[in-house]
Amino acid sequence: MAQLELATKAKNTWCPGCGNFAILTSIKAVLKALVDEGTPLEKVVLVSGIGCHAKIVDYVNVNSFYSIHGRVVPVAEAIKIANPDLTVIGFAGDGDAYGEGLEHLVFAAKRNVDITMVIHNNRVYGLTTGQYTPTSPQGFKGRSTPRGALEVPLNPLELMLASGATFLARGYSHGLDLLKRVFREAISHKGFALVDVLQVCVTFFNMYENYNQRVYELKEHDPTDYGQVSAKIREWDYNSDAPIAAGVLYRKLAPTFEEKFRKPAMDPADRNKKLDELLRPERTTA
Ligand SMILES: Cc1ncc(C[n+]2csc(CCOP(=O)(O)OP(=O)(O)O)c2C)c(N)n1
Ligand code: SF4
Repeated sequence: MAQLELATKAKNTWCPGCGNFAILTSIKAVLKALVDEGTPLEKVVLVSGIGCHAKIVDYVNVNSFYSIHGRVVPVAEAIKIANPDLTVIGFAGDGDAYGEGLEHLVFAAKRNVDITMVIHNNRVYGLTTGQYTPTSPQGFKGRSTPRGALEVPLNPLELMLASGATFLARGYSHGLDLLKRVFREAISHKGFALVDVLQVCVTFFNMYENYNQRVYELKEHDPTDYGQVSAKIREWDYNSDAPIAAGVLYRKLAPTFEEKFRKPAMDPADRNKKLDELLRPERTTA
């Protein structure tokens, strides 16, 4: 059997130390595990947006679609709905997913389309050199906010929970083991899954020291208890110095959009009868 080669020949242009490397390594390990368990690699599709994160699809030797900024979600949804046999994994930056394409994320969660979204949340626009994003903390000084961001950040997990997402998790780019476990669970989940990865941008917002002191792995947490989940998600609001929970925060089983979409269409004879009743009531009631 041929050796599985997941690396491509593309030159990696991420900055040394960038948190994207941890996501790349983890996703490759998870893809390998899926293949070992019998999922053909041809059944996996990766989708990315525009930004530093997006280059991940250049570095993994799997069918992929490089979409435009903020449009990872609709592309991933369309692929999944057209061909429900595929495993679809979207990669988006926080600017991409929580700024530019936020409405798509909300509706994919509401519909419960069976895709996995991995958000490279470095809390900054990396590729365009450090502008603030919806998850930058208040006071963040970057290229577009030299005197400090005035707004308070979004808590994307709280928003996703309220939108109907059925799987929510947090990962950290310092901690490969946890990242692999969380990706694995998210991909196996039947329904809309989002993993918010605290992916440190060493060049424009280096949070390693800060996160290393605050990120902890969830233990004794019931991801099916909505009240507990909601409280845990609110523990850190992306602005305070509170502890930051990593791991699977929420899990719920619910019918997926594709299942409902694929329900057998009406029998043609019944359909014509129904149309006749609607369009020519005088004939059908006579
Ligand atoms: C519609 C549109 N607006 C703006 C841009 C310019 N642009 C390219 S990448 C980028 C920032 C990407 O930031 P993020 O999504 O957080 O990803 P990162 O680079 O941090 O991985 C921007 C603003 C674009 N390509 N398309
Ligand atoms: S700018 Fe930031 S996110 Fe982009 S490659 Fe460099 S460290 Fe990574």
